[in-house]
Amino acid sequence: MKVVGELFGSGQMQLPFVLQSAETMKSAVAFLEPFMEKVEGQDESSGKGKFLIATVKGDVHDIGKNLVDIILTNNGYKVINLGIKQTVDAIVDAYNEHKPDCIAMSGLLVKSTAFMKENLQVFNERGISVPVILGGAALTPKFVYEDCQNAYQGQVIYGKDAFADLTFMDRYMPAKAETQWKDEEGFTGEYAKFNQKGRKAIEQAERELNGGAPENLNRLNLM
Ligand code: B12
Repeated sequence: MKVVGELFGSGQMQLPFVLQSAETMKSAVAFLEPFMEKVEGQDESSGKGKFLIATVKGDVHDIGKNLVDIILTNNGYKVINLGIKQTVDAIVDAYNEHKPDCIAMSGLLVKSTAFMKENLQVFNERGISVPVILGGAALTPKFVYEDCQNAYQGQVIYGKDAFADLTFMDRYMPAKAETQWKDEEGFTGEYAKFNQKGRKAIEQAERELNGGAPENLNRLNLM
């Protein structure tokens, strides 16, 4: 899956083949699991970390969200997938029940982006400050890193694709374990270089989206 991720990231592999590879790996892992040795001391219930994901209120699109679930599950994370059309109350209830390390919201409709921002404000009121990844084709990095970040007391991350969250989690979980993560500030200490803030984060995300063409940055102003 690492190779698949790299090929997808560099544009050499298309999405249907990523989905096919992810499904194959999922079946293989399910088959092998009963034969695998358990690592002593490892928390079986949460694996490398716990990840809560939902498609927001009023939105039925779940192919991207399910891809995120498969990629993270295959990479050793415990994923709580709430499904589609999830109200903020359902997400907060699941957060309180499972205490995930991260929340991810997906949405493909333009109105879903407004719900995501509203949900972040409710998270503040309910005392939630874990990192939140926002994904789905209707989002832009500018909207996530400016509008949504301004609405939330914790850190907001733009989920460009299903591998963006894996990259984030693989950095976040060790940083958290080494107390080099603060919900309000993000990465600290030697991990601080991974912080993606403001204009720099938008530029980098846009460059990745456009295959390294910074001149396309102007399209951000359309949002
Ligand atoms: C399939 C589809 C449907 C299916 C959904 C089936 C399902 N189970 O998901 C059905 C037929 C049900 C459907 C219904 C509707 N759809 Co529709 N649909 C699509 C379509 C064709 C593909 C979406 C898709 O699955 N793409 C593939 C996945 C893999 O991509 P993705 O979700 O964007 O995910 C990628 C990234 O965004 C990211 N990602 C996504 N989520 C997350 C989350 C995290 C945490 C991270 C890290 C990353 C991440 O990772 C993925 C890549 O790795 C799009 C058009 C298009 N070409 O995109 C329209 C589209 C999204 N639909 C649209 C519309 C309007 C509708 C309907 C309102 C139509 C209608 N009038 O009834 C209804 C919506 C009903 C509702 N209440 O939600 C519009 C949305 C317009 C808008 N921006 O508001 C689109 C853009 C079509 C269009 N051009 O008009 N739809």
